[in-house]
Amino acid sequence: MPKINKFRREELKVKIEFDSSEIDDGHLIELHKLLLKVRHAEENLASRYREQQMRTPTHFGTGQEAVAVGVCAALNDDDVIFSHHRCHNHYLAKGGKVYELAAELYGRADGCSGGRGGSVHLTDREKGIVATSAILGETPAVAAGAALSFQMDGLRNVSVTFFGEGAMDEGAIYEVFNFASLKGLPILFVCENNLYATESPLWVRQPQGTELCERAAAFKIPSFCIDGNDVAEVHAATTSIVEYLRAGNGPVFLECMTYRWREHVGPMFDHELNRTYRTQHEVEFWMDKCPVKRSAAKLLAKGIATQEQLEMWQATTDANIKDDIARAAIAPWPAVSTLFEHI
Ligand SMILES: Cc1ncc(C[n+]2csc(CCOP(=O)(O)OP(=O)(O)O)c2C)c(N)n1
Repeated sequence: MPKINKFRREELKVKIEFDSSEIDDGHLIELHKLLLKVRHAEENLASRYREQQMRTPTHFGTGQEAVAVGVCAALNDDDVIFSHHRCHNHYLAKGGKVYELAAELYGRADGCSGGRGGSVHLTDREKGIVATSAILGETPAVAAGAALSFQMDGLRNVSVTFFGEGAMDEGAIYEVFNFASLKGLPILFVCENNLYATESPLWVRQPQGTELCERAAAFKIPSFCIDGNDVAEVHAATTSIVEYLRAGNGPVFLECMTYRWREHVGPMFDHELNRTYRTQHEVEFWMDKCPVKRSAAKLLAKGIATQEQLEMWQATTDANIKDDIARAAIAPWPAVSTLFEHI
């Protein structure tokens, strides 16, 4: 039976069904390698961030990699994504280069935004990474604009917007839901529900019993809630949704349950700073659901990869990333003469 969790709309023009067990072996390996790229990039950047040479506030996405990878691996280069402050995962999963991300964090000319944007303004037009922004609820509206342009031009491309569940507390997003639904736009709303906005848990922000899917479904948008730490599940869902979007059926909302391992902004873990807004028990509960370990365990259980292969892929990825970051750290600064360009 296809697994559909918490489906909220009764009548659909076309059914959206997905089953992660149908993903072929080669694809599972690709997803795993992409997870490794994202995880090791974040781990290395977080460790070098402590040297205080990257002068940009940085929101690490460790623990949430499966959402970015599962979604982006179902897209083409000419499909576009928009993201928010916790955007490194999405940038890397959509094909952004580790070297250009690192150079951006170091403020260097080779950075993906020329060293001018910092961590929350990543872009790579060739890969379809249009924009990221720290203003909650801002990029969904711009993503809807991109979807509208695809529709008006008769293209089959899709627009994807990532945001945290905190953005669901912003009024702007409900205007976007309404407009996207009204016009039947090819847009996927991906809500990464990591339970906290900064240090506020959901229960102090939303009435008891609130279901985010119900909010999107109120605008007649098909809405799903899935395990955001299972890369295969996210990928299977997105693959089916993208097919539905390309066929012109209108927007979809995908809530992915996941968890942020590190502090809200910065490279530390909460316990290193004696923060108490969430318990160590809770953090460990979610770390046990590590998307990378789960993906590795699946490859082993299915006999698709050996322990030696897994370790080799991990070591190679890590070495390449360390090299990229080391080069980025000493890349040239933007020339002073270019100070007033791109304003
Ligand atoms: C409009 C707006 N209000 C407030 C903020 C300050 N702010 C930055 S991140 C954040 C919490 C975001 O939580 P969520 O959307 O769940 O994403 P997460 O950080 O959990 O990934 C807030 C309130 C902001 N950037 N923009």
